[in-house]
Amino acid sequence: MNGCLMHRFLSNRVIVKSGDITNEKVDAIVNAANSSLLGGGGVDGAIHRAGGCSILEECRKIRSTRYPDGLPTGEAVITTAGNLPSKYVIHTVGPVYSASSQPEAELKNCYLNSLALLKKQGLRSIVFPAISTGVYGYPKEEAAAISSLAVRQFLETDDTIEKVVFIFYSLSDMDVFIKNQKFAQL
Ligand code: AR6
Repeated sequence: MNGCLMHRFLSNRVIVKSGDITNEKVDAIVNAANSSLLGGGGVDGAIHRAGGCSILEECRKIRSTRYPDGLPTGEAVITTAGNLPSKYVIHTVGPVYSASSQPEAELKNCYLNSLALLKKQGLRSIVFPAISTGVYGYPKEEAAAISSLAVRQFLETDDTIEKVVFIFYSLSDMDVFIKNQKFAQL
């Protein structure tokens, strides 16, 4: 059954599993948003649907006060999580693979900036979806290597974050990640 298999890395600080991110109960789940911050399809649509209107209202406020031109790729902002079981949603914008001149750096920034924001807020647990690997077309193998290295790099210099989860909608996506992750090597 989907969701039964779980892999652990980095002394159990990192968990890799399959499931629906909107069911996760942690300090913060990450939304693979677009720069408008006003919702979309995929994981973004699922989070806004399950979380309710308050998330969108906070996103609108962030747009009008801090990012009138939209959230730049690789940056991250935080809102509360409305009706979701988690406390917060961190919204980040991944690169559109075919349109970006530096997709690797931008994807890495999504993970690093989300973790930095989590830490700044004094939060300790986070769940990431596979940012940019859906509509935005990032090859899943490459995204696995980049995201795992970014998280490993961050956790090596941090002693406050307790749990980082990578969640995949399908077991086959999880398997691709497991085969290409770089937690064990630098
Ligand atoms: N739980 C976990 N993973 C999910 C879920 C879910 N509920 N739903 C989808 N995924 P995508 P992107 C996986 O397209 O590529 C939106 O319209 C999915 O299988 O959601 O960063 C935004 O508004 C895939 O592996 O995000 C943007 O416009 C991964 O999440 C654009 O899509 C990411 O797929 C962002 O594209």
